[in-house]
Amino acid sequence: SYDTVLFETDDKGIATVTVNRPKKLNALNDKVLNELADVFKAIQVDEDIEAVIITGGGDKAFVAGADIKELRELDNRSGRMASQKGQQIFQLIEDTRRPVIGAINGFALGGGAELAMACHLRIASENAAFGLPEVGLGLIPGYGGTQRLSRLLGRARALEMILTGKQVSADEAQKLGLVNSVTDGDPEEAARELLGKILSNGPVAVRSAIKAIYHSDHQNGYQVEADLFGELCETEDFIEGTSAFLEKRKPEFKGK
Ligand code: CO8
Repeated sequence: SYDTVLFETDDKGIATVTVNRPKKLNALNDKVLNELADVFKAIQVDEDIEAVIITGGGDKAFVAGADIKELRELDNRSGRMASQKGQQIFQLIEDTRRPVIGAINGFALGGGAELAMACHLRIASENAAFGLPEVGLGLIPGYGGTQRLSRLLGRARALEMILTGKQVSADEAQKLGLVNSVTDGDPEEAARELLGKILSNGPVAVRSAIKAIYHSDHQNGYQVEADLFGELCETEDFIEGTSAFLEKRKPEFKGK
């Protein structure tokens, strides 16, 4: 059993992983990341699990990002390492050779949007909102978001989202290709329905299709992302951006 993640499997072999820190909008602190890693390592070796749904606890957020309070402590070296650690865990999720569906039930911001993008498919509730607001904190996405968003949306749209830090609604996210569908009901239920179709197909073929589709992704961009994330952790803008969030005020950036 875990403190910040719920992990259940039903009789059809569908595992549900719920990031569960609803009072902090399921923000990803180190403990959540460690528990997610443990859960996905267990999933990789459990042949009875046919598919995975990832969602957020409570009714407001999928995941509102990395825990800004913890980010505040990072310097260049620890920032780069924290970025690489998250990248590896999200890669582990993407490398699950069984379908992984994100049931996006509210805010999916920063690291939360990056977690959603590490899922193979995404179904959003109508109140879901997506954004990569890191630049507003003097940062860039650090859990693979610069790479996965560009692949999903194309460079121009990814640049617009990351450089503005703007939030998009579930409907806009669907138009952009960031989510597969939007449901007016419970996205976890919609994910189960979709899995009903997927899992009626040849299991080996389903796994092979996932493997083939991700085969061409290259790793170099992730290294650049982690290096830059680390460097940003020692800028005055980063201190100002994160302080402003924690003090509930607008940041005043100096550009250094
Ligand atoms: N980190 C820490 N605490 C958070 C976070 C977060 N990302 N998001 C929300 N919370 C906390 C709030 O501080 C608040 O706590 P408290 O009640 O103790 O004051 C509680 O959750 C509820 O949040 P709000 O009161 O702010 O709720 P609102 O409904 O007013 O606002 C928002 C909801 C708009 C989602 C708002 O909470 C918000 O803007 N959150 C931050 C979103 C954000 O900037 N996310 C990106 C973070 S940076 C990131 O994800 C980097 C990823 C890469 C890292 C790589 C290496 C480490």
